Order: sequence, then C-alpha cells, then structure tokens
Amino acid sequence: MADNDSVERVEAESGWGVLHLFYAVDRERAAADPAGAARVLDAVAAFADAEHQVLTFAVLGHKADLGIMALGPDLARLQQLQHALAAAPLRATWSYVSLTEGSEYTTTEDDERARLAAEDGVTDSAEVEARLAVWRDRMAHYRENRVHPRLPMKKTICFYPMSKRRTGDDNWYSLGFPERKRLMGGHARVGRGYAGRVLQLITGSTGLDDWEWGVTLLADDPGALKEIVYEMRFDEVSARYAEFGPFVTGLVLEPADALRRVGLGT
Ligand code: 76R
Repeated sequence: MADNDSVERVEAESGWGVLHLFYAVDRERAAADPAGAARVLDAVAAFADAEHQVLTFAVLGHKADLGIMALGPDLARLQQLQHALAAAPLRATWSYVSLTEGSEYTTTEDDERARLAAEDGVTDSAEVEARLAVWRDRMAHYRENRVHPRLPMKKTICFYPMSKRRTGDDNWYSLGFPERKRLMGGHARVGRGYAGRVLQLITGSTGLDDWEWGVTLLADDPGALKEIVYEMRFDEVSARYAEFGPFVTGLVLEPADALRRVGLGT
C-alpha cells in the first residue's frame, strides 16, 4: 500500500466507511509463504493512521479464522486495505460494508427540557439552562463518537447485520416518526443499562450491503454480549420489528497476536 497517497480519496459527506472482513487461513498458501503474516501486518500498518483504525480478532467457530474491522473516512483507503489483504494467504469467507451515522432519533433539546421537568422536577429557568449546557456538551461528545468513532480494545467482539421488518402490520417504515421515536426511546433505555459493559457501534448499510445496519458490540465479558442481545429481544423494537443476519464472535487481539492465534506467523 505504498501508493496510498496517489489514489483519490472517496469520502461521504457525513459518516466514515466501515468494512468488516472475514477470512479463513489458506493453510497451503501459508505453508508456502513465510512472509504471509507480514503481508497482513504491513497492510494493516499502512492503513492505520490518526483517523483510520483496524481491529483484528480471532474468530470463534467455523465461519472464519480471522476478522478485520477497518474504519475511517476514506473508502478508497478501505478498498486498498482489502486489496492488499488479497495478497496474503487468506480466503475471504464474508464481508460487510457500512457507514457510521448519527441518529434521527437522538434526544433533542426540547426532549431533554421536557424530561428535566417531568422526571427531575427542574423548571427554574437558570437551573434548566445550566443542566442543558451540561447536556449539550455530553450530546456533542456522544454524536462525535458515533460518527467519528475511535474504538477501544475490549477482549471480545460480536458482529451481526440487521434490518427493520417490512411485512404486513409490522412495517417499521410505514410508522410515523413520533411512533418510531417513542419506540426507539424504549430501545435506548435498555441499551443504557449496559453503559460501561458493552460498547455498541451501529453503522448504516441501507443501499450499501444486504441488510440495513451492521451492529458491532465490544465487551470484556463475552457474557455481556449475549445478555444485551437477549434483553433487547424483549423490547418491541427488536421483538416486533427486527430481523437478524448471521452473528460472528471473536477475541480482539493486537494484529500480530491475532495472526499467531490463527496459525499465521510465529
Ligand atoms: O440517541 C442516541 O443515539 C442513543 C439512543 C439509540 C439509538 C438512536 C441507541 C442506544 N440505539 C439507537 C439506534 Mn441501539 N442497538 C442496536 C442493537 O440485537 C438487537 O436487538 C439490536 C442491535 C444493539 C445491541 C444496540 C445497543 N440501535 C439503533 C439503531 C438504528 C435505528 C434506526 O435508525 O432506525 C439500530 C439498528 C440499533 C440496534 N443502542 C443504544 C444500544 C445500546 C447499548 C444503546 C445505549 C447507548 C448509550 O446510551 O450509551
């Protein structure tokens, strides 16, 4: 990837590109290619910079051996990473393309003002303003993390794609905005119960890949991955309106460690 800079950047006006890549190690090619691991490490190192990030993981189960989640503003750089990896002794088993996004259901200032009055009994205008200033700061940070994430190293990762249902009476897209927003409020409440235990990155893929979102969950405790998905199944947004693709789970490791664990490199 030495010619990174010679390729024209391709960026979305809003949102970063996210590529989930899944590979099986090609044992025959790996045995014949002592530089196999170095090819992967070089490709990953050439991709990563202050904005472009890669998480590597050893996959549990037979859907893949190695998982690579790459994200950053430049889709051309993502494609270059994918292309560089094609030279390694790996066989692609699956991939997923999405973009980071803000949410149309995020709490607005008016929502928060109403909540302050209803739940916290705060109506004095000076205090409302002070509370809103803190809230604005937190939300700006939250939105920034969602659209321009820098993912932390957690021990385990789970990735799956999902869509909202569009059948019969259960058509998410024929609901009005206030109803969707109300339902998403319940979803967010369940999610907030996992603050600090599960980090989620929801990336949009409508028009880009086979499902509507990619869901990436990171947690030190693999049990938390199971717990959050289970609890969400009871929430109406998931119980009634969600459809899910395949789930892949892995152990997040530094790239060289991940490669060793899957039998590439020493
Ligand atoms: O305002 C906000 O951005 C926070 C509220 C919020 C939104 C809008 C939120 C909170 N999510 C939002 C949107 Mn979510 N989320 C999932 C899954 O397995 C399943 O059943 C569903 C997969 C999980 C585990 C999860 C976790 N969320 C979305 C959307 C887009 C919907 C749309 O635009 O129509 C999807 C597809 C989706 C799916 N969600 C949270 C979580 C968690 C843990 C939170 C709390 C985050 C926090 O407040 O820190």
